[in-house]
Amino acid sequence: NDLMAIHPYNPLEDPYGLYPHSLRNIDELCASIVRSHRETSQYRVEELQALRWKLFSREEIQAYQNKSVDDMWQHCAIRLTDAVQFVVEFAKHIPGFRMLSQNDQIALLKTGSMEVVLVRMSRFFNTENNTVFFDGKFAGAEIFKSLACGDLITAVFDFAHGMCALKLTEQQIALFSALVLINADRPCLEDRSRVQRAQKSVELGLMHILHRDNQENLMHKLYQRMAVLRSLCSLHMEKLRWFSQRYPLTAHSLFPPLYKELFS
Ligand code: CLR
Repeated sequence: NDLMAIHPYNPLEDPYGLYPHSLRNIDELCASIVRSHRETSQYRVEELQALRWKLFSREEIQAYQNKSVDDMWQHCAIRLTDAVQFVVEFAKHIPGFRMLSQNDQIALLKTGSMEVVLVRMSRFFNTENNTVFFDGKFAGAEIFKSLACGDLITAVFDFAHGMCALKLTEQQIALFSALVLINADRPCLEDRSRVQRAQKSVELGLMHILHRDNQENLMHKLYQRMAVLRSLCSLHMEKLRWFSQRYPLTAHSLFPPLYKELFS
């Protein structure tokens, strides 16, 4: 191409718009996703690191374990909904997400928000003692005993452990979260091709960051994690259906409206 020979192409400027996604756009997209992640992640990694010594006492664990099934479910549903609310905030600040129709935004959040919460859980997880930051202190899986869904809890803790093993940076977590959310394969999308375009640019952003960090090999591991996430969320829905059948009143009147809206 003659043009390229005369003017060595500087993709950062992309004056001719030769690339469908110029590097400058990708950089800007990454920056705004990272910013949005930072502003909605509740705690910074260093803050969580400093809180690691805060563990629940035996008595406190007992108190959680002695709660009734519906009390503990309601309690966890409230905590989860808080976390989901931050994910909604995260999504709203992603350029490609904001441009979608309201219907498609809701469809993506319905299937993706819980998955992003689980991705974010790895930041709140201590692999040294397998505990998660919950209700102000670090708690092991046993604290969730009265939920009566040990298999889900075990799977969620295993997932957090596996995510931590990847040792992602905050930027990588931010881009991966965005990719989990903006997924054109989700059901009930009106304008699938628009979601597809948004997904492609987030994908490019993630690849760009992994390339810069010399960790391209992470990409296929992250796709594997996405498959695990999908199975975890269908297990969560299954447990929720089981619970709602057994405790219809709690599920109907005591669960947060957003939790009901997104998951039922
Ligand atoms: C995830 C990251 C968020 C902060 C946060 C809040 C609530 C936590 C959640 C994290 C991880 C998963 C969690 C949840 C409360 C209950 C839930 C520990 C740390 C467990 C897995 C129980 C799920 C129970 C459902 C079946 C109701 O920024």
